[in-house]
Amino acid sequence: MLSKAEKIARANFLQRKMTRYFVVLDVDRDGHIEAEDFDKVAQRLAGVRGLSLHSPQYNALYDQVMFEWQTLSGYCDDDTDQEISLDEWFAHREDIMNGVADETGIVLDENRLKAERGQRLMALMDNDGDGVISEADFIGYFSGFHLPEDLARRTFQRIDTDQQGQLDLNTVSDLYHQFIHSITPEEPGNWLFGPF
Ligand SMILES: [Ca+2]
Ligand SMILES: [Ca+2]
Ligand SMILES: [Ca+2]
Repeated sequence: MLSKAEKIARANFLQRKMTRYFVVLDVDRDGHIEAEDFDKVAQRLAGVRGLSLHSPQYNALYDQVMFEWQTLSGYCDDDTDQEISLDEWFAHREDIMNGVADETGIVLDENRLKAERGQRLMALMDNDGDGVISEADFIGYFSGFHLPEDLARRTFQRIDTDQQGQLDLNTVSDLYHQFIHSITPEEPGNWLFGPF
């Protein structure tokens, strides 16, 4: 049995982490997550990858990023005003964190959910497409969210626990799973999007 103090500490940890995630996804920092935030991510990542506007690779990346917005908004935007407010975000946080549903509200078994999320995140991070995430990939990914390079470097050092300089699909899946679910500060995935 957890004490009341332990329950409060655990809830606070999760709340601070999910607030951090909201702030990261709110790329233009206007207090809402909306399509424009994801549009900015797509433009930046296309720039990092050197993709020319409306090339097939550009269109594929753009579609992938906007798919993330569409699934997230379909699940969280309860009043359908095309923005996700912090209240709407937290209204759905419990289901996401309890693992009963993914960001689209579709119920999946935990292993499948973890693998699918890992693959989606991997595709957004792997800017050179070699199947592993290097520090350079990670810096590029963070720049997509308008997050600074020094923060990306520090975060990569923290999550690259074996210090091999690259993260494979299993590692990325584990890190994101920890980010969503972990209540143990020592687990590196908690810090996937920087300090909170
Ligand atoms: Ca925004
Ligand atoms: Ca809304
Ligand atoms: Ca790579």
